[in-house]
Amino acid sequence: MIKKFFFNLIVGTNNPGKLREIKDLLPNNLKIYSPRQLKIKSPRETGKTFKDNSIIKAKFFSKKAKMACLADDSGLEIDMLDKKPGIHSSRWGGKKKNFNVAIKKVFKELSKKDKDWKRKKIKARFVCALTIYWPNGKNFVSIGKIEGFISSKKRGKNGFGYDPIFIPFKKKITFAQMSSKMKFKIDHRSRAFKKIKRFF
Ligand code: ITT
Repeated sequence: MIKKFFFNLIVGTNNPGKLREIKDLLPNNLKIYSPRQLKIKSPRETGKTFKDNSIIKAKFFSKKAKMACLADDSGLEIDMLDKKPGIHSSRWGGKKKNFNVAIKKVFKELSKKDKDWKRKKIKARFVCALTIYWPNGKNFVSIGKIEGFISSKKRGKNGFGYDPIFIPFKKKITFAQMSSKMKFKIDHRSRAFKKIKRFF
């Protein structure tokens, strides 16, 4: 019964990198829509946590599109920066969401805290809150995390966002140096998805 209901699904993101990665996680028995296709703009993210914001997005897009929605709110927490950029990860890229700008800001903020940061292990984690929201108001939220370190230089061309500066714990390369297959095996989004995939 649930499967039939899920035939149409809107993936509630206007971030093309995220959309691609979420689509790759989903089974192929779904008709997937994006907000851009349906000309729906993003809601304001007024929540204080990843969980709050992912519910805001999933509810908003589900109501607008009148179908089930899977939405993601995610970001990078850097311990030395008191868990910033956190829920503001996208906003650190400025109006144009430029990730070179966001990464420069990370390096600048780290230098302000400790001039010698490049020689230290800077602990960080990616967090992802995935919410599935049905038009009748039922919903389910799942959180996934991956721990790691900040690279002192940008490395790699794959992925999106902060991938060029994130080295997962026990690995020697950044997410942007990995194939998407390798990233999916361990990343925050697929960890969150594991707990949600039973609905598909
Ligand atoms: P939507 O709200 O439309 O989904 P957004 O990019 O604004 O798009 P978020 O508010 O959830 O989405 O911000 C998430 C940001 O966190 C994203 O823009 C990246 O900067 C970063 N991020 C999240 N997951 C990432 C990943 O797997 N790799 C690299 N950066 C990631």
